Amino acid sequence: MGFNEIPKVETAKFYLDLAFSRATKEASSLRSSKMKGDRLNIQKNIELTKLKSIKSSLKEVFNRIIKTFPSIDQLDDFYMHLIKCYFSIGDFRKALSSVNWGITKLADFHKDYSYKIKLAKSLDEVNKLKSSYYGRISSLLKRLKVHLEFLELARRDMRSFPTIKTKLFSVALFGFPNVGKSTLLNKLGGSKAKISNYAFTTKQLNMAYTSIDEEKIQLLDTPGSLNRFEKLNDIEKQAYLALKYVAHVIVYVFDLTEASYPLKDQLKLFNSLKEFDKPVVVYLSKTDLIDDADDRLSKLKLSVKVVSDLDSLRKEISEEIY
Ligand SMILES: Nc1nc2c(ncn2[C@@H]2O[C@H](COP(=O)(O)OP(=O)(O)OP(=O)(O)O)[C@@H](O)[C@H]2O)c(=O)[nH]1
Ligand SMILES: [Mg+2]
Repeated sequence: MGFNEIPKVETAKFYLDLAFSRATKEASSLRSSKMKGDRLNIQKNIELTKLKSIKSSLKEVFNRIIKTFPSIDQLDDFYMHLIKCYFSIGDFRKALSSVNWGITKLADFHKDYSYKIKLAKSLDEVNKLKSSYYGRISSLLKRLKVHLEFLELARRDMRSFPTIKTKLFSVALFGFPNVGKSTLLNKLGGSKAKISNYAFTTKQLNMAYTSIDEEKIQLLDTPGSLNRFEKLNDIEKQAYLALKYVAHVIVYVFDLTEASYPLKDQLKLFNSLKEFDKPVVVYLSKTDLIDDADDRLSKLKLSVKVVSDLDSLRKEISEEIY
């Protein structure tokens, strides 16, 4: 299941009300059917039905919650580090294990109270046991309240996560805003990422797919920034983590026209790529707008492969595939 498909986690009160109202409905359909036996036995049957219904409703809900959230230990580094930008993994584990603990408690209460109700000797005793059971269930849900709230917030954060295929050979297109990363992504991957002539057009990590030498390639459109990690916005953080944990090759997009950012800044961002220790290819965008691209380029004294057309770029990427 993808991060954006995790179903909503409702409040503890919502689940409690739902379980109790279902139980009442089940019991009333039992009442309207002809039940044999004396009043005490009839009442016992009704309460046992309610007990079972409450346990089943809540167990189903709790199991679904546990099943639909990703298992932390099976996450790739990218998602593990991404999650850490939003919430504490310790709190997340604790919330899920509390819900799991809730399932065992439900089973314990059910066993305990249904046994006692079966042995009850009077209507009054049945009623007291019923009230006590309801009290236990209510306080169980009260204890789970904060954990359910936490999981709902975590779910909302996770909904914004990009769905990256962390096992595919991946090429990150990196560079300052407005240099032409999304344009290049669309050209290479045949995708339709939004393009416009102002910075910060891309508000989410765009992905596209292509094949080079029969190898399926994932292309990632990753905006860059010279800020420290803590100061990056959400998408820049995602981009940074994708460069670090997903990309096999980085294509740095240089806009020699300096339409939005001076070459000095673009060069500084380019140099910051050293920390990732990955193969880098420079792609020159917008060379159609200038006629002195070679002069401008020579001033940069770049020590990596530089290309300005798609075929050469594909060739450079293919050389890095395994
Ligand atoms: N003439 C020309 N224009 C280009 C080229 N590449 C991109 N552009 C234009 O430059 C502008 C920015 O392009 P985008 O692809 O949106 O740039 P980006 O790097 O994705 O920008 P952000 O998403 O804001 O980071 C758009 O107006 C594009 O049409 C190119 O090779 N030649
Ligand atoms: Mg873009």
